[in-house]
Amino acid sequence: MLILTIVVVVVALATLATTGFVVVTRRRLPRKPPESLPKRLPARTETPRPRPDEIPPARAGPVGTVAPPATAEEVPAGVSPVGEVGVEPDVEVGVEPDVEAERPRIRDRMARARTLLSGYLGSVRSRGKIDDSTWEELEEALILADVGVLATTRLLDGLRLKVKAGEVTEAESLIAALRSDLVDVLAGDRELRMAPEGTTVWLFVGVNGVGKTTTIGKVGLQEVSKGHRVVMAAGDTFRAAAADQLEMWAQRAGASAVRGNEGGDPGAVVFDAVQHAAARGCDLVLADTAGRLHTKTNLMEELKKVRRVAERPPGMVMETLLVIDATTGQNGLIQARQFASAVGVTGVVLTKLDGTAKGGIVVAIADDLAIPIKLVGLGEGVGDLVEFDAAEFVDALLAPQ
Ligand SMILES: Nc1nc2c(ncn2[C@@H]2O[C@H](COP(=O)(O)OP(=O)(O)OP(=O)(O)O)[C@@H](O)[C@H]2O)c(=O)[nH]1
Ligand SMILES: [Mg+2]
Repeated sequence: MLILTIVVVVVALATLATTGFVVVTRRRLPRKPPESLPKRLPARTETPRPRPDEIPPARAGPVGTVAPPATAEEVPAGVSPVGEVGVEPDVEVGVEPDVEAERPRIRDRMARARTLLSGYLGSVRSRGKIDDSTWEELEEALILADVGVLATTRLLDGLRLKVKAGEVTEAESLIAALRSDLVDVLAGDRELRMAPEGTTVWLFVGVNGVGKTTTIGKVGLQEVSKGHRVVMAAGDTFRAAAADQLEMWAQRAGASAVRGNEGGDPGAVVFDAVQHAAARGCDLVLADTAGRLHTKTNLMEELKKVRRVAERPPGMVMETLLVIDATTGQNGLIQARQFASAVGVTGVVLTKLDGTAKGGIVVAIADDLAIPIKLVGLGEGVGDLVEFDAAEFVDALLAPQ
């Protein structure tokens, strides 16, 4: 019996010891992952796409590969050594950034202009009939919107004829007729032309501060997105910061930039940019110019020279775009006349339409000089540049709030 008891106790103790060990072992050993599960989760590859205007400059491409200076034969006399920034876009050409998807609407950005005109037009509409006050209010509204005296007179004379002929009999149809006449005045070809062969040059001219460099940046991004290989020429040598600003835009757009020294010859920079583009298989040069000069040389004479130099083969100046600040009012018309007679402007870029209650200056320019308005700037962001749409613009001016 004693032996049996001892055996039972020994067996019981042995069982306990084994179970305890297993429990301890279970607690201490880490769990093995099942063979079917991957050891690590794959890294997340999808990142949210930034909006074009959120792209910080630092995000743009591998920068800073300074090219050797152009050879002496390539550069006309007096040219400073020229450097370039990296040409590799950080975006896949034609895919990102999707500028079109972000296209701001003229109407949304012109709220201030609508507020200005809606009072006058509301008053004209509310009377229903056409009387002396109708003509006075329309005239005042158009002058206030910066359409200018000449264009306003021409537009109202045309409307008076329609009223006289009985084609228009009440206020609502008078405003509709004004709308349609304004759209007609603003009709024009908005295309930005590429040369069939050679290196296309688009020159950007305009007085200082109107938005030339910013516009080049925005246009550069749009053209790179379309698949063009773009070179930006820092033809504004008035201050070094202007070339720095252009380089920053080039980096954002995935373009290259060619610059000279401060105070250097702008024509030489543009010439060099064309040679650079041709050598690297780039098809489009966007040339910045100064709105003012160091020397006493007349700005228009200097621009004529830049243009002549840019025309040297393989360069072909296909567009000379006059940049006008919409907030400068009738001064814009005077600028347009001067630049048009000096360098043969092919189109107008109207900037800062977002910051003005006006914008009618485009009607004055189109009426007076028959130069098409090609692009409008609607803000400082990289995506804030759209092709001018006459109907959308006129609706933004005249539509009730
Ligand atoms: N709100 C608004 N600001 C703009 C627009 N376009 C340009 N700007 C601003 O206008 C200012 C002048 O722009 P720049 O591009 O430097 O003008 P610029 O003609 O090159 O000037 P200079 O080099 O001095 O001759 C900058 O602060 C721009 O951000 C626009 O469409 N809307
Ligand atoms: Mg500039």
